Formats: sequence, structure tokens, C-alpha cells
Amino acid sequence: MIDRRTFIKAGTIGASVLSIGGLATAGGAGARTSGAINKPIVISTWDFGVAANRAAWAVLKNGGAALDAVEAGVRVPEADLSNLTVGKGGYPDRDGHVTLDACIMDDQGNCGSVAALEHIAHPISVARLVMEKTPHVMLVGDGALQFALQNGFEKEQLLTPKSEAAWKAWLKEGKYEPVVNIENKSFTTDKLPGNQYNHDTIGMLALDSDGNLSGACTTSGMAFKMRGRVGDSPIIGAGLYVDNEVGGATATGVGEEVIRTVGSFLVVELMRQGLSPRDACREAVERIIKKKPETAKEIQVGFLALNKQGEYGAFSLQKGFSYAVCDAQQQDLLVDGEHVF
Ligand code: SD4
Repeated sequence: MIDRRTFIKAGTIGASVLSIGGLATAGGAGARTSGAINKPIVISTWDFGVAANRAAWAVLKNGGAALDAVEAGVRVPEADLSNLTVGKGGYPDRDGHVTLDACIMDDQGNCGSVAALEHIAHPISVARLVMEKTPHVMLVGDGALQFALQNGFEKEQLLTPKSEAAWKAWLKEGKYEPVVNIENKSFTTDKLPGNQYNHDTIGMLALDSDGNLSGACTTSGMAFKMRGRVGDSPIIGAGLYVDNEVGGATATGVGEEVIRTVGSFLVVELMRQGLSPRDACREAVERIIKKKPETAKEIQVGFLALNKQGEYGAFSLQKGFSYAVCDAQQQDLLVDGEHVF
């Protein structure tokens, strides 16, 4: 539960420096004026990022590595059965299978990913093992499951009574069609990420006390998706990207649009060109609008970014995107992100 959090409306204050309990905190990139590096720091998407950040902070505050912090952090919502869009308890696909997507990236540019993984509650830890124990970046489906089981992960039922009930209710009203483009109006956009059904991928970025960056991203994906559908979250460059020279970025929302624009890579490259994290996220959101102006009005995509100085920022298409920030000054900060529409 979020009990001690501070909730800040960034939407109305832009990238100004916010003062919380007498301590100056950067509410957006470019906001910090001291020039000092703000480290360690961890940021993550949505309100449940607050609890996830706490687990990451337990690693970071003792001088731990950003990679260990982001893995520990995102495991919290993965294990939270009340969270219906990450890990165990996540909404299934249209056929009732819970299929999980996750990826992780470290300061060396190493990365690991799993997609459409079933029966394993902590896909982020499997993704880390893909990175550390295989010559590959990405394993999918049955192969990813086989690899997980060989490495001691337990096979579990990920569909909970709650997520099963939601799926059955959706089947009744959801105009089930096995093959339909999400832009086809028969698959109504009120069931797309950003609404009450699904807006809960966790993307997390951390800068440790050695000044190294890592990131993690994990989700059960779009609720009631087509079987076999993979979103942006396990795609390096789309759902997550980290470059230790520049910064990191992560995405949430309709993964198809994030993949089409290689969103997180774009945000990092824009920061490399000198944009603040907030402005880089805004530019990436604008790119989606430019490519698909009509679609963009109806869907949610949000980007979150952290640079090498520990400055952070976010931007989304629609209102409602929040992100959590945790550093030495403030452990339970929740920021209401800026948005275009
Ligand atoms: C996906 N990006 O699978 C994920 C879903 C999501 O907030 O982030 N929802 O497309």
C-alpha cells in the first residue's frame, strides 16, 4: 500500500524544481541547477512503482548495483496478486493463457529478454539469466519456459481467480474475434492500455552510487491480447533502453506504437543530442502523434527517462500516467506526469 507517498502534479508545473519537506527535488529533467549528480536514484512507472522502488532502494542505499536494484524492484509487482497487469495474477490473453514479457539491460550494454513466457512468476529473473548464461538476448514461448525450468524456476498457475473472472467477463462482452487488428473498431479502444483494464507495465531505471545505469521492464502485456502477441516491453529499444554514457528510458501503454517508433531507444538518442529526459520523452510522444494522429488521440503511451546526472522526466499521450521516484531525499515520491491530450 502507498501510505507515505508524496503525490505531485507535474503536469501543471512543467519541469520546475519542486520543494518537498524543505528538500529540493528535480520534478523534471533539466530542472536541477546544482550540476551535481543525483545518485543513487531509482524511478519507475505507475503508482505501484512506489513499492517497487522501495525494494530497489534497499539495494541502492547500501551501495548495491543498479542491475540488482532493478531486478529486486520489479519483482515486487510481479509477485503482487492484486496487480492485474504484471507477473502472476496478470490478465490472460483471449484464450485464457497468461503470457509474460520482460527484459533487463545493464551498464555494459548487456541485455536479456523473454517473451510470451508462461507459468513462471518472475520473468525478469529469467530475462536476467538469458543475459548472463546464454549467448542470446531473447528467448520466447516454450523455449523460454524450458530454459527457466532448467534453471530451477518453478512452474506455477499464473491465472488467479480474479484474473480468470475478469477474462470470463470480457469474453461475454468483448466481441471475441480471434483475428482482429487493434485499430479495427470492433476491438474497442476502451479495452486498450491506459484504461481501467490495463495500464500497469512496470518499467524501472536506476543509477547506482558508482554512477552506473540499468533498467528493467516486465508485464503481462495488453489484456486479452491475441495468443502469441508480444508487445514492446521485452523488446530492447522499444520498451526499454539503457546507454551508460547517456541515460535510460522505458515505455508503457500500447506496445505496438512503441515498437513502431522504437520509443525507448529514441528517447535515449534524443537525450544524447542534449535534450532533457522530460523533453526527450515529449519528443518521442510527439513522434507517435505525427505518425498516427487519429490513433494517438485514443490510446495511451507514456515514456519515462533518467539521465547520467540522475535527472528524470516523463511524458505521455493521455492524462493519468504517473511515475514513482526514490532517491536519498525522498523515498515515496509519486509524480503525475505531463501529457499532450
Ligand atoms: C504492452 N506496453 O504489452 C505493454 C502494456 C502496457 O501499460 O504497458 N500497459 O503493449
